[in-house]
Amino acid sequence: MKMWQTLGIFTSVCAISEIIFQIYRYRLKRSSVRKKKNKTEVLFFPDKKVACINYFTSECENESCSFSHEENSLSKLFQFIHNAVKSVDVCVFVFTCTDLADLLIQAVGRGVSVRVITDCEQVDIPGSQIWRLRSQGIAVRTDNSSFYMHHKFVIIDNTRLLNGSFNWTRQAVTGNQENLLVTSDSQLVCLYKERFAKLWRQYKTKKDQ
Ligand SMILES: *[C@@H]1O[C@H](CO)[C@@H](O)[C@H](O)[C@H]1NC(C)=O
Ligand SMILES: *[C@@H]1O[C@H](CO)[C@@H](O)[C@H](O)[C@H]1NC(C)=O
Ligand SMILES: *[C@@H]1O[C@H](CO)[C@@H](O)[C@H](O)[C@H]1NC(C)=O
Ligand SMILES: *[C@@H]1O[C@H](CO)[C@@H](O)[C@H](O)[C@H]1NC(C)=O
Ligand SMILES: CC(=O)N[C@H]1CO[C@H](CO)[C@@H](O)[C@@H]1O
Ligand SMILES: [Zn+2]
Repeated sequence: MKMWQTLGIFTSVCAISEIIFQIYRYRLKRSSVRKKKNKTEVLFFPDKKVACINYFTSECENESCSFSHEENSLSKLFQFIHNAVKSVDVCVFVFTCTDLADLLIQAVGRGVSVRVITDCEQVDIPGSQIWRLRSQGIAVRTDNSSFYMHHKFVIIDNTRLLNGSFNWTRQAVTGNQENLLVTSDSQLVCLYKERFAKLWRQYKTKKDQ
């Protein structure tokens, strides 16, 4: 009889501590998920429809607008650039998307410092936005080699990094499978900032002085 009682107590103690342990683990997991969620997200492409730049940066008054008014990956990218207050450093292989060029030009108008690095062989391709950016006073530097300047990342306000496979083209928005990681992880942001600064120095020409 006594042995059964001892065993009973022992089992209950085990059960209770197991329950406490599971609750503790669950709460720990939840709080770390919450923290991480804020820090990092991934935008996946293709989007079904191209987002309406007017709708996501001011307002769209076109009743027959054929662009998407529903939030998607491109609309989030629009907002990241639209919300920049200090700087936007773009390092991208191909740049033909007019909406993204518009956003950079608007950013310069708000007093944001905008710098663009791109591949020298992509500057003159059809639809390239590079000359338009330059004509609006945006500093653009290119590599000077037969190797590709193949990076595709943006640093916003020195605190947020967007990096992935995403070229700044319409085709990458609604056609290709692409990813764009968005993070405020300060260590990653710092590494990419250093790389941007290095390339910016390296690609300086006499004209840039
Ligand atoms: C409104 O949107 C339609 C469809 O996208 C377009 O054809 C038309 O030019 C737009 N109108 C204005 C005033 O922007
Ligand atoms: C690019 O590099 C070549 C040789 O490496 C040089 O002759 C040329 O002037 C450079 N062009 C620019 C724009 O720096
Ligand atoms: C940046 O994007 C490229 C292309 O998708 C990928 O190979 C690389 O791992 C990414 N870097 C980070 C730190 O996510
Ligand atoms: C996008 O970038 C890839 C390299 O990552 C390149 O091969 C491809 O031609 C680019 N897409 C367009 C539409 O230019
Ligand atoms: C580091 C970071 O991105 N923090 C953000 C977490 O989410 C809140 C609310 O959405 C933002 O205000 C912070 O900037
Ligand atoms: Zn619209």
